[in-house]
Amino acid sequence: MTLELLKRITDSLVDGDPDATVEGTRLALDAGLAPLTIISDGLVPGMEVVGDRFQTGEYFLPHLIIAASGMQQAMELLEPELKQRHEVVQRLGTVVIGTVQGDIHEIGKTLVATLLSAAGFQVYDLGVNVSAAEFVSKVRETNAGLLGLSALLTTTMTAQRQVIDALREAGIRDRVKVMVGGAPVSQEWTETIGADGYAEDAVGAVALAKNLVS
Ligand code: B12
Repeated sequence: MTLELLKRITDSLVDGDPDATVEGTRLALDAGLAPLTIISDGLVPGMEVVGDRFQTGEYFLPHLIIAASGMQQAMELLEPELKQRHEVVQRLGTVVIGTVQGDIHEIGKTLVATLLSAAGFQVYDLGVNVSAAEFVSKVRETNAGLLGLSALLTTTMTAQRQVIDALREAGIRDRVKVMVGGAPVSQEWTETIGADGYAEDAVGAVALAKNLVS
């Protein structure tokens, strides 16, 4: 039953049927499945298949856009549930997060922001296509101890380095820990650009953030 529900969600993304994605997500929640299980075992596998098919030329941009819309609508249902399940009293720290300049991929970044907020961080989500100057200015304004930089394209990963350089030029690099992520990002890249940490997924991002502020 559980597996069937999750497979139904995965298939709906692959088939490009956002209504079915939302419906499947609602049914899975009603059946008592944890929101994180729905994301990691239902939605994310679907996005992976869509990405792979895009890469091999079987799918085109409209397929990506339709699947992303299904995933986003499902996330709108799941976000309040995620937050509700992690009632938190104390604030762990302040995080500024966004997707770097030139990059409009927002699903993974938003998922990381939602889980950080659910875990007790005060989160300022700057959205997508955020310039280095905007990141620097928000870190300064909020006195954030953590900065999260998301990049999904090999061509925009380099902007993560530019943000770190801009923090240094502004004289605030040592005041903020920088964590990076996104599909093309690796531990090796993290070390190359002098970031403070990398996580492969949103659950790992929360563990990393807690580690960096402790
Ligand atoms: C959906 C999607 C889109 C949607 C985005 C919609 C939206 N509102 O976000 C649209 C259709 C707009 C799109 C556009 C493009 N896309 Co696109 N897209 C994808 C796709 C299928 C899924 C991405 C996604 O949402 N994944 C689900 C989330 C949950 O996972 P995630 O993003 O990886 O995030 C997780 C981790 O990476 C990590 N994480 C993410 N950010 C952060 C930040 C921090 C701080 C930390 C710690 C962790 C972390 O945690 C997240 C949650 O677990 C991927 C394929 C793929 N499998 O990644 C291609 C993909 C990223 N896209 C690709 C391409 C080429 C493009 C376009 C250039 C296509 C074109 N020709 O126009 C444009 C670029 C536009 C731009 N300037 O940004 C390529 C990139 C290739 C490359 N190596 O550079 C991919 C890999 C597809 C492919 N296989 O070829 N895309």
